[in-house]
Amino acid sequence: MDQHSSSMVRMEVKKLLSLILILVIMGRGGAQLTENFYSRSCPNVETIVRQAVFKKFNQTFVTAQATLRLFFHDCFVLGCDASIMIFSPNGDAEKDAPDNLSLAGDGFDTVIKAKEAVEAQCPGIVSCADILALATRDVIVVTGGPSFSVELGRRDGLVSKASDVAGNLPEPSFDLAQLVAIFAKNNLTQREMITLSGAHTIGVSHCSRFSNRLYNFSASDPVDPSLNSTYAQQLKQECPRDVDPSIVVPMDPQTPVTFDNLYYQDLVEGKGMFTSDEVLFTNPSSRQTVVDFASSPTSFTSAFILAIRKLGRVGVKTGNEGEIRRDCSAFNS
Ligand code: HEM
Ligand SMILES: *[C@@H]1O[C@H](CO)[C@@H](O)[C@H](O)[C@H]1NC(C)=O
Ligand SMILES: *[C@@H]1O[C@H](CO)[C@@H](O)[C@H](O)[C@H]1NC(C)=O
Ligand SMILES: *[C@@H]1O[C@H](CO)[C@@H](O)[C@H](O)[C@H]1NC(C)=O
Ligand SMILES: *[C@@H]1O[C@H](CO)[C@@H](O)[C@H](O)[C@H]1NC(C)=O
Ligand SMILES: CC(=O)N[C@H]1CO[C@H](CO)[C@@H](O)[C@@H]1O
Repeated sequence: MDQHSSSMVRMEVKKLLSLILILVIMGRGGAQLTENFYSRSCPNVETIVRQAVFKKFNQTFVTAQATLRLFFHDCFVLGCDASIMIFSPNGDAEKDAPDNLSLAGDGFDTVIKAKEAVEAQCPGIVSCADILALATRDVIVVTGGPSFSVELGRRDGLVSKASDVAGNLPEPSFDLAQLVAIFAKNNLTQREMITLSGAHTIGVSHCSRFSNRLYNFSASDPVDPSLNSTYAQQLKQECPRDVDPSIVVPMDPQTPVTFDNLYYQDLVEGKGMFTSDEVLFTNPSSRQTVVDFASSPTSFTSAFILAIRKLGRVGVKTGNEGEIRRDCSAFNS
């Protein structure tokens, strides 16, 4: 063998070894997400999902907030693996847990529609978890938020239980320490928690989730003293004591249908809807971040992009873990 061909052989061996290494890592589920994961197997996936999301959004605005919240709840329970999409006739899947019953159906519908469109072009290739991640980016864009590239390569989970939800989602009554702790469990910092809470710049809440702040807050203060009094009056009008439980109120009173930084200005003015929102401003340890985001749309936007990408990595299954579901609402077998 001459020198040239022996160096060729060495190169091939090196390539082979790195390929084996990659396969070993992927087999153990350690593979990383990548932005171009489907560039060969389903090159148009982003366009197909975007078209389905836009179409759905054109039919109903609720698509935006419903999809964004669905992504968050999916990621915080067993990781971003579309486990929240599973429908169980027995009513015992992740989506059936009390914390999730208020998830708007349009989020589920968005993913199902997008998946159908993707399957028509690339059957069996793209996970429901990735479709939910892409759809989430698209609804942020369509409501006026920033665009960003989405990491892909998630696999769909094989478990979805209502009993896994309890204790894994934040409650609107949480104080700062409780919020920090539940985000830390998902590898997210206090600053990332504050940033992701900015998702409440769109969407609505049922009165029951914050009415304790209006009527029976404490023995000395029936109304939560951290609530802006003008805003408290307004909320009392929208949510009288005996209100119909289906009534909802926008969480960002200034620009409820626009993804922007005005949520943070709300907090500065005492107009955070939940205790968990307002505490970000009232607690000195998180206040500065809120003040910064309130005054600078660009610092909020750049922080949000990093934080939502990181949220999208929580507990992901990769390589040969999980499966690529054919129907997002059912396991393959
Ligand atoms: C920080 C802790 C958080 C708490 C305590 C919390 C709690 C809540 C509650 C109680 C609602 C109202 C549900 C209802 O009555 O229908 C809500 C709505 C919503 N949440 Fe959060 N959330 C938090 C963080 C997040 C994050 C990180 C995201 C997304 C990245 C998010 C996205 C949304 C959206 C978009 C809605 C509106 C849903 C709709 O209009 O249908 N939330 N949240
Ligand atoms: C959504 O509606 C707008 C007009 O309201 C239209 O221009 C656009 O083509 C529609 N997009 C989709 C994907 O249906
Ligand atoms: C107010 O809260 C107290 C305890 O926090 C409770 O005992 C009382 O029944 C509540 N009153 C109303 C009207 O909800
Ligand atoms: C409360 O809201 C009013 C009206 O929206 C606003 O003018 C005022 O500055 C707010 N109060 C505080 C303490 O921020
Ligand atoms: C958090 O990060 C650690 C170390 O990188 C990793 O082992 C763990 O699985 C991550 N947890 C989640 C919920 O993503
Ligand atoms: C935590 C939470 O949101 N719980 C509610 C979920 O929805 C059911 C039914 O709508 C309510 O009874 C729970 O209080």
